[in-house]
Amino acid sequence: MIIGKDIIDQYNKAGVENFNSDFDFLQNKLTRSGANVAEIVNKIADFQVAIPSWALGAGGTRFGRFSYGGEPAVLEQKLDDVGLLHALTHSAGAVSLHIPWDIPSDVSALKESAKSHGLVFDAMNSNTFQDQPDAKKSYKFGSLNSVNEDSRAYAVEHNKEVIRIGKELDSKSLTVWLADGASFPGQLNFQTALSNTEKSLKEIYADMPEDWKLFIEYKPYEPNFYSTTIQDWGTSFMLANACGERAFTLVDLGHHLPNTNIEQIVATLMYKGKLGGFHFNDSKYGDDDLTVGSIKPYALFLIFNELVYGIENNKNNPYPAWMIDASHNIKDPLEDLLQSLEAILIAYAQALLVDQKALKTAQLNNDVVAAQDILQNAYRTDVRPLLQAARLQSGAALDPIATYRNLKVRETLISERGWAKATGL
Ligand code: PSV
Ligand code: MN
Repeated sequence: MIIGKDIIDQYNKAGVENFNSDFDFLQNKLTRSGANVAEIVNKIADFQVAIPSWALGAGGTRFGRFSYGGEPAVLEQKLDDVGLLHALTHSAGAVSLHIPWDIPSDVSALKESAKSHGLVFDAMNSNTFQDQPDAKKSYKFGSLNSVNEDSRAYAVEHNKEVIRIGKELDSKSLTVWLADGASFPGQLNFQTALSNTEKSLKEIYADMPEDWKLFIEYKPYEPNFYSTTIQDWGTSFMLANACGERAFTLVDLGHHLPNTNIEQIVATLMYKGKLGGFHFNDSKYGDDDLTVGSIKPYALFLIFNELVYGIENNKNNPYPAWMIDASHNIKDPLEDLLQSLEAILIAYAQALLVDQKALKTAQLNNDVVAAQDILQNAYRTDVRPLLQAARLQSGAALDPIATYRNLKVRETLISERGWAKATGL
């Protein structure tokens, strides 16, 4: 299924009058306070988030998975689904592949299809956290950290294969997330595990083309429950430094223990020019994979406030790679992703509204009350008309979920594809 711009324009007509009055009201209000509304709308329109190939089917928990009709059965269909999201929002202009779940069979056809949807291939993801049916070595007791030299070499080789596939697709980065760790004390020598991991990552780094970046993701626990070798940003940062200047830390919002101050981690990494990538999701307890902004929207705003500050003031940090890493098991996966995209852009737009000059003055004067007010004024602004303006100027839908439902996208996908299960977790 393809959604043409003419169809979107047609659906937009019904909402344009309400939009105009909401936008005028907000534009006047923001202009009075000194904001450059046109510039903010352009920034929102430019913001692109990668969709991972594994989020297009229904997610699951370790207690099971409930399939969703019309799931993409093959990679080409996954790209079509990202194309639908991009047509509706114009903010999902990239796809992030997970190897070996999504090995392209026909690279040039896939590139052609991506081009027709206006998509690029963002970071490639390797997978050494599962044994594949044809696996020659096992990752049961670790991969890049393994005491078993053959398993370690096998995992390094897999990452090199992912780089090779990524080069063909014009991707420019590799994300490594390791499940490696221990579920019981004594199982693993921490220092040996770390040293093996560093050695392996250096081998992978050395294999990357000059214009590629390596993103090292961290996670405190799961699937191992006693220790994870790359458990926190500090460990990732240390390994990135050991690899070299094109290696960076990747922050996944769900990979923190409850109440961790993620915005401060973001600021610290950006200060050192080492924040490379970002995985968006939301959670109440752990790596819950919930829709972005569904639980802690204020925390998301505070994180974006640091990101916006860092992007504008700290040129020594590269522009981060954005990706949604969420897929739960009860929502329509495409509607879930549309909600996530909306939440990301809302937080971004609110962060763009923060009066940085006034905030600096408040900080210099130790005016704590004013500083809080400045942040909360931005957070409490209903910025949705700005997002609509950005979508309207890019030819996307004023209301993506309503358009998706009106067009009966899921029903059409079910009739086209039936009930096959998507590849992935
Ligand atoms: C691990 O929890 C993770 O966040 C990594 O980014 C994986 O690649 C992804 O989720 C899918 O399992
Ligand atoms: Mn992740």
